[in-house]
Amino acid sequence: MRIYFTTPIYYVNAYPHLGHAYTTIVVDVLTRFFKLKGWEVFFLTGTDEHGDKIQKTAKEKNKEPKELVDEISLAFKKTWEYFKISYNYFIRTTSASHQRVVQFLLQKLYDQGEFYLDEYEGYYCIGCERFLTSKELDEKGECLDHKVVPIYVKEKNYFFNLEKYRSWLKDYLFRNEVIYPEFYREEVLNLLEEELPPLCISRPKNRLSWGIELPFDKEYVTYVWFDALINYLTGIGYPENPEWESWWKKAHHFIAKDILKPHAIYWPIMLKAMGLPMYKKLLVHGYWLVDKLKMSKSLGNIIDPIEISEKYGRDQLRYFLLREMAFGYDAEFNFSNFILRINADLANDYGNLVYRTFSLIEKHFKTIPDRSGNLEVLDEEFIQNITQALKEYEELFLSFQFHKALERLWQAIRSANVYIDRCAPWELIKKGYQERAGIVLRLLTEGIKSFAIALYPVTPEASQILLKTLGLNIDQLHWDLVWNFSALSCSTVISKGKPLFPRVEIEKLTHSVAKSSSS
Ligand code: ME8
Repeated sequence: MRIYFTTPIYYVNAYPHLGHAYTTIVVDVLTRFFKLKGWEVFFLTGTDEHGDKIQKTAKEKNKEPKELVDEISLAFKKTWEYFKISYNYFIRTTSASHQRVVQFLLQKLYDQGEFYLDEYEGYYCIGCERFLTSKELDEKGECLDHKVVPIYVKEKNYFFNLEKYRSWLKDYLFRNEVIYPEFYREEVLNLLEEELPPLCISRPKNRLSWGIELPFDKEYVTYVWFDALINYLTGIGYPENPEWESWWKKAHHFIAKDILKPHAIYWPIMLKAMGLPMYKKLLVHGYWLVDKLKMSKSLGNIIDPIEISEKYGRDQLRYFLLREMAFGYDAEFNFSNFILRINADLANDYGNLVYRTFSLIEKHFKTIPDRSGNLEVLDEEFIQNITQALKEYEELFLSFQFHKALERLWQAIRSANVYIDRCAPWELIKKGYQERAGIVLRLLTEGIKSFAIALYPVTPEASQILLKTLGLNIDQLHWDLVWNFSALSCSTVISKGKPLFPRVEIEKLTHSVAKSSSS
């Protein structure tokens, strides 16, 4: 079975921040999860390198656009390397292969008569890289996301008649559960109640030269969104690669709500006009906020994901991001919540469970005890509890409800702590019931093994350490192993090792919010 995941391709006018890291980490977690389940996954990410925004930033920095895009695209690549992001291909829209396909599709639509030349005037937001309607401005006439007054533009351009496809799209979205969460689908269906203004797909070269030239008019370059959206096809080798269609049918685009309109309206209509099938799903998350404002390079309130990972750990950040944000809704990035999750969930609940279990085995058994002897009601309940939690965790994960999945798994981790307290294996050993203590510790170790596998997509580094300690081969990991209680060998020597997730001392809590280096 195949599945294809994409992140947005990020603008290279500024360095990556926590918002970019979130979407990319979510896709990385899912990629690892589906691979664990035996799926073939194609994961595409990359950088969006044309347009007004890039040209303007290059000018401000006294650089050639090419120099700027090479530098910042590399910074994105290095960031994903640091986070060990398991992408298959990193696309750059300035690559020759991508530009060729964009021109081929532009020509095709032009030949079909989809474009017409017209004079246009309107308010353009460079931050959004699109014309805004009056409904998209606040009372001061500023863009809701970027808090700047858009620039007034009047020029002759090529237009794409979106209205022609409105009723098709409305019907398609009404009949198919393409957009998740559901309220974003409703938002798009509401937008489709009103006539769609034509989409301006060109920019005159005398104003913007940094773009892909229109193959049918050398005086213009194409609109950056028209260029950017096509990356989802070029990234899987469309049209030459014979495999592209089998991936495309399973395309899942992950984005934040800022770019809902281009993905839910422009892109489906572009695909329809090009005679290509619709993508499978659009998954839309909310914003990371800092003091209630969207974290963004233009507002300068960004958090550097590498800086905080260096300080608190990559796994810790991945866990926090997935646990804290209800997918679809906004979430506040707040250091005290971050530290609370590290200390309470990771260090106390999960880390302590492992430490206590492994210390007792190391001291009294050396190797993983076996399961010989009868199980008590308490043991059966414990096994049932964990089995049920894992089942629900898997279902919640497959339905993209990561925070609920983790919440459910943590109930099981806490129940394992209750189990160890109730059985008190240290007391059993003291009283000479070595065999009974062995059974309890064996079951706890089986539970830990299941947690480590289930959490491998979220906290891969900690899981690798745990699974290695348990004598399992990380390269042969498969989801079904979570159910396989006999996978642990009694000859594996256990060493408690260092605590998996060190507690964060409160003094470390001083942290300054990094300022964006660009606007
Ligand atoms: O829009 N919270 O690029 P971009 C959560 N090039 N996610 C955030 C975020 C925040 N505060 N800030 C950014 C573009 N993101 C286009 C996309 S795709 C064909 C072209 C993430 O650099 C989130 O994924 O502005 C959002 O959709 C994306 O970065 C926007 O990145």
